[in-house]
Amino acid sequence: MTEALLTHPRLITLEGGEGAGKTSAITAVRELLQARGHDVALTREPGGTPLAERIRELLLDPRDEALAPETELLLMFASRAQHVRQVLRPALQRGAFVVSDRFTDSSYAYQGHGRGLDAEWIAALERRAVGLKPGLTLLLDLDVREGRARTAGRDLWPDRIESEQDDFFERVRAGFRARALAEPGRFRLIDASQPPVAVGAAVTDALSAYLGTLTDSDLA
Ligand code: Z5A
Repeated sequence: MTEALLTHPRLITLEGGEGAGKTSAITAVRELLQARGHDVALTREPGGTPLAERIRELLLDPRDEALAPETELLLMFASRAQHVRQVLRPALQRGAFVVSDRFTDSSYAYQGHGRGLDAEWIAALERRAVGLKPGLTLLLDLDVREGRARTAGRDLWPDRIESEQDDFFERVRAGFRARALAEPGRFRLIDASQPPVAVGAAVTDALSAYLGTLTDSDLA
């Protein structure tokens, strides 16, 4: 079991609140990487493998009893441990870029800042069960009400996390912003309130600048 936390330059993550526009941002990231000739693996959390997708259902299905915050955190990391071993590490080892719709920063923001769980505990799980940090994290930052308005009426019923109140999502947003402030070398903050074309351009600019910093050994 590893205790080390390795930052991998070819691991790129997208983070943000509900309705922030991660889906189109991921398309922009994939298109730019492929246009530069890179192999790209797209994935998401919670989920990304058949077993991890089943854990996702447990996490989001609102029909069972309420999940204890601790259960929620541990299931997020159970899904992530599986995902890292089955998908992320093999793809990185073959030289691909891995682009993940959410990763460990979501656990700090939602289970840490949102649910009030101890960041030290999350950090210990990150070191022991994950061992990987992204080289680049694009944080799509958006007013909570605007994000919720974008997704209103999309689903038949809100999932377990979507059912939370605005104050929960305000804490999550503050948590993401605090993490971006603490790690300016890894995070790029994108203003997600702009029209989709402008968000796409901001994502592409940030990614291009990041790729320009990578060395041949980062890409090997
Ligand atoms: N979670 C957690 O708690 N802890 C963890 O460790 C992890 C996750 C990994 C499921 O994730 C939940 O798991 C999530 C966090 C929690 N819960 N929440 N909230 P998810 O990624 O599946 O759920 P999501 O992030 O909420 O998905 P989303 O609401 O679909 O967000 P999005 O992917 O960023 O949005 P989108 O699908 O790209 O866009 C939503 C709508 O907005 C769509 O109609 C677009 O056309 C529209 N849109 C997008 N961009 C724009 C702009 N720029 N202007 C106007 N309209 C736009």
